[in-house]
Amino acid sequence: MATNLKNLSDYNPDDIPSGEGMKIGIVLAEWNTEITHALLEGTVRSLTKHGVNEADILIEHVPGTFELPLGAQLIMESGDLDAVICLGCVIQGETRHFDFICQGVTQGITELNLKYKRPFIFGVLTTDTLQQAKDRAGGKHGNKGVEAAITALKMVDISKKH
Ligand code: DLZ
Repeated sequence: MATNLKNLSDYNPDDIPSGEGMKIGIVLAEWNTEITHALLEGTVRSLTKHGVNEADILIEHVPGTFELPLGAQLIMESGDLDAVICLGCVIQGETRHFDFICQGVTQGITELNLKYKRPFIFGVLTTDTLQQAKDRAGGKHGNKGVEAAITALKMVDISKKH
């Protein structure tokens, strides 16, 4: 897997724009909660570390990863958010569900970026096993929630320049 080569929590703090004044939404899937709550912790910790006020972080829960795009659209429309971070975890099972959910959420989040011209961040783990997900939710490969937060800060900064 590509993330074997990169720790998801590694970045240069000097390159990160300040999040002061930014309003960020987070949508969190309830499936595999042990993982998604660890992603949430990494996301919120990184946003606040870089200046986002906790009161400016809006969190919404949805049943599963498939529901992330609609949840993200709803919170974008209910508040004037600079970005929405989508957090989920899909673990390969023995059914085709994995492929359908991954395809649906990827397409859905892509469309939201283009429709709203604001960043909707793909903080979704798609792994073969629970252990691989744990490794990427605060384990040996870092935390995808951190990566998602840093991506949001960078993309909001870019979108404000154009
Ligand atoms: C149905 C399903 C399955 C099999 N696996 C996962 C998963 O690994 N991770 C996840 O976030 N959600 C899963 N779901 C639920 C779907 O995302 C969705 O909530 C249901 O299909 C209802 O639309």
